[in-house]
Amino acid sequence: MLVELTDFQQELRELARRIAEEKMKPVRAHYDETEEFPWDIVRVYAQSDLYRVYIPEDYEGLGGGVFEMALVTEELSRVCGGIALAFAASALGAYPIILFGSDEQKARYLPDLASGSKLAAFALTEAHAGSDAAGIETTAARDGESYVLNGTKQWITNGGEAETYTVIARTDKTKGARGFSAFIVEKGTDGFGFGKKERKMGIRASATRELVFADCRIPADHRIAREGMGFKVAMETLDRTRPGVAAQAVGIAQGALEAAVQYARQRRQFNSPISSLQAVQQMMAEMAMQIEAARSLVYLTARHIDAGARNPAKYSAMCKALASDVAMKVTTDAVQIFGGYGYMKDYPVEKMMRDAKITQIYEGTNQVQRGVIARQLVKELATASR
Ligand code: COS
Repeated sequence: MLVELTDFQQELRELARRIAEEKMKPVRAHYDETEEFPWDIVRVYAQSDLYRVYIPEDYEGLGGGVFEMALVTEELSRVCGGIALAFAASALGAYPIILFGSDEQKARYLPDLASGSKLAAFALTEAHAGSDAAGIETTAARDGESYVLNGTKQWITNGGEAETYTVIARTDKTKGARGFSAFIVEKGTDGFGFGKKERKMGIRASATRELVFADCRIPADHRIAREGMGFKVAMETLDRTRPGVAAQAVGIAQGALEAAVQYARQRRQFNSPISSLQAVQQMMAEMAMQIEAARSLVYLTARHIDAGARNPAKYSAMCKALASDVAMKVTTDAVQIFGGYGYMKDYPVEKMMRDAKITQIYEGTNQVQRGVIARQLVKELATASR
């Protein structure tokens, strides 16, 4: 790896790698097959203090930032991109509170998320509001000292398993993107239920469910930030968590490359290991170059954000789109190097290829990311030529 790590980051990386190798590797095929939620691994993450990593020290965290969150996500994903999501999706759910929560909200919710005794989830997407996040139809109507939520959120990672949900809902129909607000909703609140658990192509160890709000009444002090700030809360959260998706993609790709190289050394055809065939060498070298380039951009972006970048949207989108495209290409090539064996469930690379696909889709499709990048380029040019 080209990037220097501090002692803390080095230790964190080694810890995450050890958990992935010792605890996750033996069970990843089981969870992929059964689609059960990996509570035994969640407990290991919690006991190892992994959920504390990105939480501020004032709230029982370790005070790391996006870089440390990404580092852990990458290492866990190197072994299983699905189980790793029980870590990464809780960060996504927690970030609106970390970034915009009041001191009271932070004190109330972050210590439990830091200890891992509770998981978080983030609820933006709806059936008719995917790429067009401003198309949200879930409403939150003010009623005295409460808000009453109505609507359905779709494809929520950690849905049903998490205790703490950060939810974006419309508070004013007339105000476009300024008509949304963000709320904290706790599992068990009357009027808050869950739809069916989705069956997925990949990341099958993760739980994906609908959230259903039917006259769900929550105290007004569960609103995060001012009324009307919900879209900004969502966008600024995603700017800080897309590097996490990118790190997940880098991890999946790294796992696939290592599996492919190991296989290529052992597999003999034409009287020699296939790693000595130029066609295979070209593929392995290409995979390694792409992973290193993607990892570099992820790390630089995470450090840029942690250094206090005011508008990290462009780099966040760049690293997410680049790393997830790399993961799709690398995992596909890993299956190719394994040949017929790669297509079989006896080897891990077909799962890695299935797991990689979602990284091009969620937290904003790569087409949306390219739109974000292009809009920013145009804006920058307009500002420069003023
Ligand atoms: N940070 C802060 N504010 C932002 C922002 C960002 N990254 N991006 C947009 N905003 C603000 C804009 O400045 C604007 O504010 P004002 O009303 O004060 O001017 C407001 O938000 C609306 O912005 P915009 O007009 O650009 O919004 P669009 O409706 O055109 O949507 C995209 C922009 C497409 C980028 C957005 O809808 C998006 O990210 N979609 C993908 C959503 C997604 O990731 N879904 C996955 C589910 S979450 S797991």
